[in-house]
Amino acid sequence: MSLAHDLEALAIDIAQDAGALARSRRAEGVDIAATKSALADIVTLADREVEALVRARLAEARPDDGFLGEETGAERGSSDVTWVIDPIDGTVNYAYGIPQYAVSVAAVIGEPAPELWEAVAAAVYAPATGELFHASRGGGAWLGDRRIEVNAEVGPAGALLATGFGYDPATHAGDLARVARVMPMSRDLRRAGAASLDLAYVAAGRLDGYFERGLAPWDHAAGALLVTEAGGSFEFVAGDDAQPRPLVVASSPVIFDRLLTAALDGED
Ligand code: LIP
Repeated sequence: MSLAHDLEALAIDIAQDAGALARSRRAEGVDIAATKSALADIVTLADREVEALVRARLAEARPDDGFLGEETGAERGSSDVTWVIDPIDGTVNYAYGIPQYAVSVAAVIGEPAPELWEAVAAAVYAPATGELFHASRGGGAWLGDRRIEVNAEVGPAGALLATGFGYDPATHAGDLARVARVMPMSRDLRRAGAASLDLAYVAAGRLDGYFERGLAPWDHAAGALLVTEAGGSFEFVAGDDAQPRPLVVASSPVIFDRLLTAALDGED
């Protein structure tokens, strides 16, 4: 088997174990451990516990690999592989009991930076539904054992799109201005609160496209590979002095250029 396929199998196994722990902790009741970048940016004890499980499993299986996790940060490895982990993507949903959250596991090769790495394996597991989205580079994108593809066409009513908003209230005016620029091409908008699942839904044809400014690398590392392996288009636009928050855009190829242009133009 190829390295990518082996890494995909490991990502699936770890995501499912981690998801079972997250689901169990949710049933027991969730404790907020701290706030991070803003009052709305919370971390639960389960986030930390799940990331610890993922780190331990990876250290046992592939001790030379690097790690980049939402809760414990970056650790360089001696191999060319880095694991990019969001232990519970959709943390606010998770804390409120909304079942739209996922464990996102990606293996990337090269520099552990979104504009430089090559994602080679991905698993996004939604514990509340049991849905497992996974992919390996060149191996296609899957929902369980069913191959998935982005929508080849977008209907006359327009595109069903998803987006998200930053935790910092100061970013909301720019986010809403971006929504206003995108809406003319859209039939409706979804804001479900977990980027990895938004990207998985684009890959599965449940959404025609997704855009969001301000995501962290672990929010989109796995979902981006799902989209491209499902025949979709994905762009990561790094932040700069004018627009410090990076932009992520993913969609069916038939609307990508128009969606990227609308999402990029204007203020942050
Ligand atoms: C979340 C993303 C979501 C975004 C939120 C937050 P977290 O990640 O999945 O798309 O809108 O602001 O970044 O914090 O739940 O891992």
